[in-house]
Amino acid sequence: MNRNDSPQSDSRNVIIVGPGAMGCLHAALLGRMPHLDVALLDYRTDRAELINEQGVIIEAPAGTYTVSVPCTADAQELSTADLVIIFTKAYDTLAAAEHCGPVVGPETAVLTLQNGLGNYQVLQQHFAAEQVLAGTTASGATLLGVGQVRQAGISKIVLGSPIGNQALADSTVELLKSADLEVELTADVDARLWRKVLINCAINPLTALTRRRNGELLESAALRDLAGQVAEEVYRVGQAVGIDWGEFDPRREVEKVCQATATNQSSMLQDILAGRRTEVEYITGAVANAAERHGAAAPLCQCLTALVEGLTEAEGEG
Ligand code: KPL
Repeated sequence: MNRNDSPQSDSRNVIIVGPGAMGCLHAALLGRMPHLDVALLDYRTDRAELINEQGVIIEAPAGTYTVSVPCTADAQELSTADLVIIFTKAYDTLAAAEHCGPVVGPETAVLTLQNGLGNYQVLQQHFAAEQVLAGTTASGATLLGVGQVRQAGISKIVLGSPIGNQALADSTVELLKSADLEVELTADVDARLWRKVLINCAINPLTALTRRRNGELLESAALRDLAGQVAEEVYRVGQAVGIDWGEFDPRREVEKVCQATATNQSSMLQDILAGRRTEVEYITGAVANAAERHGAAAPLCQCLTALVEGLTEAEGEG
């Protein structure tokens, strides 16, 4: 279990917190590299034991493969990490930070690739701000069972340091690239997180409410237009917040992601179908809050947040 049991002098320790769809997918992608020592950290002992025994099973378009990844619910069993990647749901970020404390040393990079706004700020309050990195990935993954994931498509990871710790961001990009992942460094993390949240605001609630796959949003003229209107609203709120959107056409970008992930069930639809709490509070909810703080209007985000929360309550979660 302890990665010191099979030391490789130049191996790097990567700990992934949260064995959901994205956590398991990245544990497998990184864990198949011999020069990386990868472990998963869960908070549930029973689930950790199962993953530890069976490994992470990935149903990829080219075939199914299993990667043996140590998984534990006790961070004390693991040694200090070079890189911790937080992949829990946004509402669990603080709990994840507390849980992985024992593996975070002064040199550890703590990277959030979660959905939603506000995650890196929670991590910055818990760890030194210099060691916190944030980024996005639009890879598609569906959790089929404990430690079992259907991989839809692997997309680029974009990451950076919110406070400009270039050296740490550079070395983390290199580490991830060494696992054959496509990784881009950004100097403007907030702009990237807003681009991602714009996509999630436009796709996730609408797919969850209508129980459609991402690509099906484009098949209905009304839903396609509504997704576009939501995207434009988030764009305007971002402008009020001071986000530099650069060359970014909100409607076109949403349609591009719907096409690229057409057969995917969005994470919010997966949550609704599994009876889990959704991240809506950190997606449209966070944009509506930002709008309020900056004197902008976000009636669609407000409405979608209320509808998804109502749906979650009706389905018996809260
Ligand atoms: O990030 C996603 C999600 O489902 O949360 C998208 C990009 C919409 C892919 O499904």
